[in-house]
Amino acid sequence: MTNLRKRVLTEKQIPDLTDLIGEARGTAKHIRVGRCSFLQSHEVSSEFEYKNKKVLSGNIMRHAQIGYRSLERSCQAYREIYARLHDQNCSLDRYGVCLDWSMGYPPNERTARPRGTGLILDSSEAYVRLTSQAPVAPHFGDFVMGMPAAFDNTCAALSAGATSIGNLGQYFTFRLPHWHDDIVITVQTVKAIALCAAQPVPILIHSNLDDGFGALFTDLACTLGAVLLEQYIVNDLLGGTVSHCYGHTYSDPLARFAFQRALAEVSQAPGTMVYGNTTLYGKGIAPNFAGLGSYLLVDVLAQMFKPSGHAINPVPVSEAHRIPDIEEIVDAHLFADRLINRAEGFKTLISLEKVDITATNIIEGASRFKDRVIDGFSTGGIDVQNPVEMLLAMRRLGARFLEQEFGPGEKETISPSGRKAVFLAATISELEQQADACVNALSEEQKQSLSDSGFKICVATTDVHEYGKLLVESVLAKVGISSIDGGVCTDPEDLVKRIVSEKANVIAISTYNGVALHYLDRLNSELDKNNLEGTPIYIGGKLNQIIETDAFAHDDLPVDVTQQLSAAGAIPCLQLEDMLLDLLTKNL
Ligand code: B12
Repeated sequence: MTNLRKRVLTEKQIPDLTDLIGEARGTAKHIRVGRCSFLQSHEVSSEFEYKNKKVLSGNIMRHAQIGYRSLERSCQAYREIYARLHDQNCSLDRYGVCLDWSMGYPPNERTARPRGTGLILDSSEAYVRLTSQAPVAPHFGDFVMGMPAAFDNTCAALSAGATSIGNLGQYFTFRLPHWHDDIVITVQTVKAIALCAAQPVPILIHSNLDDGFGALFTDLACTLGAVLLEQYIVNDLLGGTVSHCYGHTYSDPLARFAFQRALAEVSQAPGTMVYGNTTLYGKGIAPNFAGLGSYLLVDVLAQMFKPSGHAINPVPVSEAHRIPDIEEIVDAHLFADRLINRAEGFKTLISLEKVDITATNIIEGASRFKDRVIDGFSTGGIDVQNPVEMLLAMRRLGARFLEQEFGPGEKETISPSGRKAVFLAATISELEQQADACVNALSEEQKQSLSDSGFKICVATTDVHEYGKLLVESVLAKVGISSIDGGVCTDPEDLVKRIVSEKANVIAISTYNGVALHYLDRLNSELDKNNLEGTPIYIGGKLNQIIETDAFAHDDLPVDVTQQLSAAGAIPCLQLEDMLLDLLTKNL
């Protein structure tokens, strides 16, 4: 592909790498890893050192994800979860701190920007206060790297004693509302990585593959290929230490086990954590215990057979309902502690032969993918020695193009990616099965009526959660209704421009980040401006929001806003069938 550069790097000037690294190294003279309760009580200089010690001692590390809107409540959680587990001889090694997405904006812009459901730290002192609460490693794994505020937030996190900072995965897929400048994001991220590389101790640059292209590739070999590409960019080109996480979408035990062994084989540093298989969780709490037990057992056994430094992450069974509270997090960890104890006896039952054949295939495919991307970029005129150009080109081309163009599998038109997968990722195939089940539930008459309906539906998401949209698009295609791709993380004004240009007559929104009502209000005013009031709006996903009564109110948990959405003229859908049945009652 000769003119790749013309296609993705249209800027006359790309920021100079030497200047960026120079600035970062200058800052590293006064921004150093600060002391915190974890580093002091474990007498280590970094989590890297701590993890290697734990691996040698055969301990399985544990990770808990926390982050409520209020600092008070988050400090209480940081303190109390550790204390309550400690009282029951249950260890806890690290906290993933869920910062709010508004923390991704430059500090002086945050109050005026839309907010999600996470923690807001409005000073460096607030970071220090949080990490002083208990001897548990602070992992700032969201809304730091890959954001306009990457450099600022990294400075604050390092100063508060954090030696694991992320999330490079978010650089490739996350879009903050109303922020379109990816040059600034790339510059701040490269500087942040260089600042970490200039520290006297190794800083784990965390990358959650499920937050990145990993959640969208249909082939796990491409996901591991993304690991190799990120190692090349962070370690080889910027002298940093990248560390990978995976897990949200790995429901198939063989895939989950084999991926750990493949990742352990190619990794150059201990992993951060294996995230819980959250897509397994449904509305029923009791069945979710089976989900928790089944994925954790794989993760524990995988660490027993081939320690990779990853902490396991028991996700509370209420995850699909809301943001779990302290009690539920403690229970999940007590569950995990007992399971670790029980797992030993399973080792003799496990044969690794099939797992290792799968892992070897994934590694071979991953190397092919990495080599093809770098060769293709180089032939296409992209400077593959320049991390700024590598990152920008990958982000702008996107997962679908990279897999279609450089995927390791043979070309195969029937496959969703146009290539035969070395190992098919479960999520995409599960969505296809879900779509088939939904369509097969319709009568022939209903299918005919939908296909003759003349609906032209523009489908979009408010945030990075794309599966709902993929499912809607797949079902519409199967019933013969034409759909317009309204994009992911699409701002209302951009969505309405697309609706106007493509003459769509129905809108379908998938939303998950607790912004449903806020988004609908802005969409309605854009539609009014374009005389499109009355266009049917179907909205599904997680229909909730934190209701902020005044500027600094800290109402912690989002509430259901289905009624308010109906009152504002939308058609809330708890499931996809709701939209199909409602469309059947409509005549254009
Ligand atoms: C997978 C997932 C992710 C993946 C998404 C991968 C991808 N590329 O899509 C990743 C890892 C990237 C992710 C990231 C985050 N996530 Co998330 N994620 C989930 C998870 C586990 C599943 C959601 C999903 O896609 N399900 C698959 C869909 C197909 O199933 P479904 O929801 O049941 O859909 C049905 C209906 O809703 C309906 N439907 C869905 N959309 C639509 C649209 C229309 C028009 C219609 C008619 C119907 C319809 O159709 C389906 C079948 O009937 C949920 C928890 C859960 N189990 O729900 C958390 C969850 C949604 N995430 C959450 C959060 C907070 C985040 C993060 C902010 C975390 C962070 N701090 O980084 C980030 C997002 C950051 C950003 N910038 O946007 C929270 C939301 C909190 C809330 N609103 O209450 C949840 C609930 C987890 C939790 N309990 O905290 N996430």
